[in-house]
Amino acid sequence: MAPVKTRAIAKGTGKNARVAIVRARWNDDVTLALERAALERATENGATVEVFEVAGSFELPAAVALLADSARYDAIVPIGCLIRGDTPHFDVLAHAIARGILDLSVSYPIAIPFGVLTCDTIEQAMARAGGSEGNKGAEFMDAALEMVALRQAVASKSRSSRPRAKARSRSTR
Ligand code: DLZ
Repeated sequence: MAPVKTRAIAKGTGKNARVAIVRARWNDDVTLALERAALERATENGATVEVFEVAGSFELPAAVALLADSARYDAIVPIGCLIRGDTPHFDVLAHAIARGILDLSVSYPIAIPFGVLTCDTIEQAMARAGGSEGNKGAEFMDAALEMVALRQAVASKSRSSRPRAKARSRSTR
């Protein structure tokens, strides 16, 4: 059987999506700029957004898990910024946080993108928070809304195939 192609992103994607943004306060200038762009992109797409804060990026996976457990959101967008220092701290945090967020994203039926910048310098981070490299906050939100649309497309395909399955089981009685 030929695979069915579903275009997840369409105009108006995310309409009525319930989104939480959770932002780490470390490197505030960067994370506030990322948050602003993410918020703007979500509202442009008709989503409703609630914003939460945590101290640093290490707290993001636990905060995402708490919000996911509330079952109030279609998407949860963690936003943080790690800047490399003189010690191995950066690598330890970056790997742990990436792993934590990945595990949550495949455990919960909620769109959870990776919204943490990992940069060598603050200049690199600022370039990605509204500077020469654009604003990754908008991209994080795009990724989340695309996953919401994909989930909705898969759910509606499952619903539309259910009546046939029922009819088959009835006829075998
Ligand atoms: C401790 C720390 C350091 C050194 N650097 C950063 C950083 O660059 N970005 C960030 O989001 N958080 C940093 N933190 C704080 C930790 O993420 C965490 O908040 C603390 O270790 C308390 O658990």
